[in-house]
Amino acid sequence: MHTRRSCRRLRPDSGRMRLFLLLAALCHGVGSNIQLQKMYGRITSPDFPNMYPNNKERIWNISVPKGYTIRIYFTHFNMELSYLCEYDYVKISSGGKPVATLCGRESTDTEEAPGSRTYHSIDNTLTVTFRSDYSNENQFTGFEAFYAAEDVDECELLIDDEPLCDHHCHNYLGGFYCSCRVGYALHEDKRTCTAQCQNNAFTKRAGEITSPNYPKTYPKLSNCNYAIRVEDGFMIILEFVETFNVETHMEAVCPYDALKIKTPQKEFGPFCGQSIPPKIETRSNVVDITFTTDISGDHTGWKIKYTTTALPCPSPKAPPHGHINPLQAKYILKDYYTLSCDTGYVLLENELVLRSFKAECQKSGSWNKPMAKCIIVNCGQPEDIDNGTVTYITGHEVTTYKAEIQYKCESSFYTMKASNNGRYQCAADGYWKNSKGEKALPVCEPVCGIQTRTTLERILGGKMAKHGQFPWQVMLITEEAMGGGALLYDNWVLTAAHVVVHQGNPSTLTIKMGLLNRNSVHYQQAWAEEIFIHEGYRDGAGYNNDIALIKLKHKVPINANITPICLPGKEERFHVKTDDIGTVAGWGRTEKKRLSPHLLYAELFVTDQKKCKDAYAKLLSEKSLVVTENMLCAGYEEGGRDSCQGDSGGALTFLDSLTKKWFVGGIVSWGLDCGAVGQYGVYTKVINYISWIENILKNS
Ligand SMILES: [Ca+2]
Ligand SMILES: [Ca+2]
Ligand SMILES: [Ca+2]
Repeated sequence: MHTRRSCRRLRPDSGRMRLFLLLAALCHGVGSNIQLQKMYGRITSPDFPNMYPNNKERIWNISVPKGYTIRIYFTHFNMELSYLCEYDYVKISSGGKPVATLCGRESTDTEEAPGSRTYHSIDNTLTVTFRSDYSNENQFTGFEAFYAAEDVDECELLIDDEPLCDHHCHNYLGGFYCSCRVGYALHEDKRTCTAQCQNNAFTKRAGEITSPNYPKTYPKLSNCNYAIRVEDGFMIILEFVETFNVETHMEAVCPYDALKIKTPQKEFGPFCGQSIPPKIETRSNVVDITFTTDISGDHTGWKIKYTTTALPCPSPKAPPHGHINPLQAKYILKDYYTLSCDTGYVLLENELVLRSFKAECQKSGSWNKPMAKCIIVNCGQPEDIDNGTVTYITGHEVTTYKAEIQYKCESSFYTMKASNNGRYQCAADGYWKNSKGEKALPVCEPVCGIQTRTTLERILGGKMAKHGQFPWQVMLITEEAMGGGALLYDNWVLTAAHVVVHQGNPSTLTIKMGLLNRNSVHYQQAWAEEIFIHEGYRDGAGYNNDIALIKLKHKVPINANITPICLPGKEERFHVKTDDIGTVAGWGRTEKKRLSPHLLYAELFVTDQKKCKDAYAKLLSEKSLVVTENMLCAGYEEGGRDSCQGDSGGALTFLDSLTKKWFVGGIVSWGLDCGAVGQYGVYTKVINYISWIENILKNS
């Protein structure tokens, strides 16, 4: 039986490791290390085939090139048997791990002997350790073993349940290599097949793009890109169809494999997972798709159908009071719309009022100009009128569309011309217009033919006029003489042609109004702008057409002392008849043969035309003076009252019984002896000249 000795009693425990190492060196002091690098060989226990010595340790470190493993088997084995091979043993280990511990001759329940078994290394190294203790119970001859390098068939191996090669595996002695199917390239890891999916270009207006190999598993370690390029003015729409399956992670955003879509303006994605991403309207004609994959996972990828459409512009929104035409669901390149405003509103763009507004959809999908506004029409401050005022009806200084204003004439001496009631409204075109839709401003014209004092009485000879009786009376002082005239409106004087025919320069004509005494300093002065002499008047050849108009430079103020005379109307009652009574006033010569310092007047009967003509025909047989149809006569058969020199140009006025207004029926023209029996004063018949007067008034 075994006698157990000190070395054995000093087996290590965890607390005495250093001591054990020291003792182990003492107990097994005889040992050696043998390095073996051949592809095959034979190793034996010391002294084989004789008994192996006690206290011996020998270690063989066998190594072969990578790509090989080492196979070893025993042709002889006879070692001392001990419990768990504690005394003598042969240990095989590889890659730092024990492969077998052998002792005895045949295997028991607790100890192993190699028998005919073959042992394999884990990697390309194998360590065999022989050890004997200090004694042997019997004679043991040890062992003889043979080893040989053996190729590793890497193509049979699985790493993490995956074959080493992505596509094809090729084994050879000492190594292996991988290859890929057509269209793939071997990754630099020499195992993975990556797709050849760079620089894919699509230029058609519609198409399909899929991940490589779709709908089968997409390749690993790939970096695919797809460029879609269509013409300007179009945008690309991407729609994912069929299935979508890209490796994803619960907590991170597409950390492994990712699909990204990019336009020059915007990025979409990354996309991964298994739900189909929504349709993408890229609003661009340039789209780049990239798909990157990592080294692991089996996923089927994606399929995109792309289409293109003209890039639409944003739907225009009409501003308040504005209308867009035509209204379309969609506006694309070259489509346009116009903006119009409600009646009473105008287009405003950049603070400028426009007649029209048109915007066009550009190929970039944006409008070429921003939307205009509709602002309410503003007619602006109403213009002032002469002798009138204007007031706001709608509100103080409200001048916008439909606002109303009211013009009124000042004082009772003026009245609004024509049938204008003075009410104006701001119209849609920006003008103030009256109820007839006319832009013309109302005109306040003087009321004509009103005597502010009516104390006429029948008189013999001249009677002194009072203020307000002949407010239309005008005094004219020409370069040669003095005459009379009558105010028409507030800027015209009606007179006889012969009074002003020699007045070459209108500006030297003295015009006075509102005075009774010829020498009074209280009067209204007026200046002539232009003198119109009837073109039918012949100086020195009778008095036919003895009528003239003087246009004043300025309007004269109308008041109780200065009021115009009315012109005769076209109605029958304005045709003066024999025995009608007319009134004439003037500063002319009196019975005393000198000019009157005071304005005198007289009432006269209109003379029968034939009687007057005959009377003058007898008197003037040798002269060229003829009473024409453009003249009327007035006076008294018995003489005494008449107009005379200096009265020329003054008005012979009649009262219109209907309107109670005075109108001018005649203009003092000529006669022979003032106030003589059987002679009459001759007057220009104004009613024959209404068209002539109106024509000049209208055109000047
Ligand atoms: Ca032994
Ligand atoms: Ca191999
Ligand atoms: Ca993956």
